[in-house]
Amino acid sequence: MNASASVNPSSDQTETLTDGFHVLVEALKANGLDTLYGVIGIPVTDVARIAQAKGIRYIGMRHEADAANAAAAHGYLTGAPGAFLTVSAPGFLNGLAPLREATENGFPCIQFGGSSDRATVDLQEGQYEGLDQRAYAVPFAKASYRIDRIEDIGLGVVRAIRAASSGRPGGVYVDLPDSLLSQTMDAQAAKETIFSALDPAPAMIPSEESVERALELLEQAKNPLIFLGKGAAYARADEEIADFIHKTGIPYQPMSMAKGLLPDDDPQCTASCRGLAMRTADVVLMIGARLNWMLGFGKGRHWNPDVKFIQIDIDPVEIENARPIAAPIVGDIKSTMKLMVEGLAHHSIHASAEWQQLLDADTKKNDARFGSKTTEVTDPMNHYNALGAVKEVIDAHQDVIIVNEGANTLDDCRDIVAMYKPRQRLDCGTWGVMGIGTGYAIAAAVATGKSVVSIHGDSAFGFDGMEVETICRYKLPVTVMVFNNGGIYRGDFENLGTDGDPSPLTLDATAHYEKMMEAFGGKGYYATTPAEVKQYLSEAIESKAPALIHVQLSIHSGVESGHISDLNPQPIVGPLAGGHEMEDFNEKVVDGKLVQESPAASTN
Ligand code: ADP
Ligand code: TPW
Ligand code: MG
Repeated sequence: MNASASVNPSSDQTETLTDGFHVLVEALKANGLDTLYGVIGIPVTDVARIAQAKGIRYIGMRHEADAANAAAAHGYLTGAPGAFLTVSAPGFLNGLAPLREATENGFPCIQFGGSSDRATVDLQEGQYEGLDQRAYAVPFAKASYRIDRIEDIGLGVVRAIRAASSGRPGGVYVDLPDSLLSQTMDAQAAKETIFSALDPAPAMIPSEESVERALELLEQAKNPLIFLGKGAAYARADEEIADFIHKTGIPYQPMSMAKGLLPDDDPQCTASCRGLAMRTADVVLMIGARLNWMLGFGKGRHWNPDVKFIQIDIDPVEIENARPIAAPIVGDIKSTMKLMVEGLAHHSIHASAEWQQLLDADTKKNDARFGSKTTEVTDPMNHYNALGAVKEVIDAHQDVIIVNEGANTLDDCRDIVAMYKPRQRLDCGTWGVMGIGTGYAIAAAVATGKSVVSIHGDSAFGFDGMEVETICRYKLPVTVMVFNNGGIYRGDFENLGTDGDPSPLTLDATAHYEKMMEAFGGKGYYATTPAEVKQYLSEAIESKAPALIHVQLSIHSGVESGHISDLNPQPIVGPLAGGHEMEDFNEKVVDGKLVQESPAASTN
């Protein structure tokens, strides 16, 4: 008998006994978990097979970290937890770092981890892939559970969903020992153990006083400013937020993943003059954005020293994380913004015309300066003019979801490529993680059916590039773009020693990443000019089929650490003390290959 014959999905309805595999799958289905990402093996192989047989879409990935990232993005994009499946110990551990990252980002997802025989694991007898996984997951997950009895599977699934979705969403671990999966019980009795989580992410209405205090503060403000974060995008309060912004005329700043919540070309969007807006705002309303490192913790030289904050967050512990808050509002953004809009009936709140003019003038100046960089002709291309071409294509394809990772490739893309619709930009997130890209892109295509453009630095792509095979195997409408400047940050760093090895930052500028896609049947493109980027990207998006565009950049394009070089500690002595200048190579693309005509420049 072959393995698939041992799983007979049609016969189990008539059996009097059922087992842990089937109860788990039924519990997932009863709770609307219709997609599983994962890598299978002992003991979860048949979880995936039975799930697929029962109508759950199973996406088999090439690495658990990518499966975890896919589940996290699925959760963010759908508003319900994404789920992924891992094998015992090594597979489980591969999923843990991204589970922690999902929690940091506030993305709801659940890792279902198969684990080995508990009795021998707990006595450390040397079991195959033996690890006390539930305990290992505790500091990594928002919650960590183990289901030991078949009759508790329904309960365990519901607890995981509620923990992942409610309050600030996050990553939850559920341990599934092998003995659980093979336990049996009466099929009819098992049905009665399964139930659906009722309202797992309930509205959290803020107190009237807190909303009133915030409105009063805004009423007194001369230069009010709004920050929109990915919590605001996740909250799906698009109309309430747009209504409040447009009725008050308050300028706003989108954080990276909140781009598109209102279209980037909205006249109140002041993304191009963030520095001036932060230095001059007197009251700032934070909607689903943390005052963490990304915003200088809300204090210091970037901010008006007299600024007062209003902070809306579902997590009460987030309030006053790093500084006093004049008007905290603990509640969900949708309910809160509805009350804020209603409150406008008895509060007169408007940004001053002078301030708006000041911001508009700065925006104009910055846009002109930056815009010229995106159209400047260089050979080879740099990040700016390559992304200028991407921007034009995305302007004409506003439904596309953008995934973005790298350093300069991330920062410059965020600044150059405009977004027009909510929840269509996914990126490295709060921790600035490399290796999220292809997992996020796969989930974006699977969860929404939309076309996805996944824009990676050449280093970033190295973390998760093997998933191009998954993109091809499932025929997903994903266009991968690899921005190759030959390294981490750029490709012209020198080995400061004498062994002749590449520098620690150097990667292969002359590689042909498009061949990776061709290896699996997708379409590969090699682009050396902005015109080619435009042509190939339009063609690839419209094909709705797997494609990879290798975007050949100069090895001098990019700056060390991208836009966060101030976080990079500098040596005080030695050749790197006080920063280092780069001399220019004479490089060009000849016959589809980047060539250097002179030796490497000195870095000191
Ligand atoms: P960004 O990186 O875009 O600035 P953050 O991830 O730092 O955004 O902040 C998102 C914040 O939004 C988190 O503090 C989270 O608790 C909060 N949040 C998430 N969902 C909601 C919601 N539905 N209502 C209120 N706050 C939310
Ligand atoms: C999991 C450290 C930050 S940015 C980056 C690394 C390795 C790569 C930047 O080079 P890339 O982009 O992608 O080629 P570009 O355009 O600037 O050349 N490991 C993890 N996460 C992070 N953030 C790092 C390492 C890092
Ligand atoms: Mg690079």
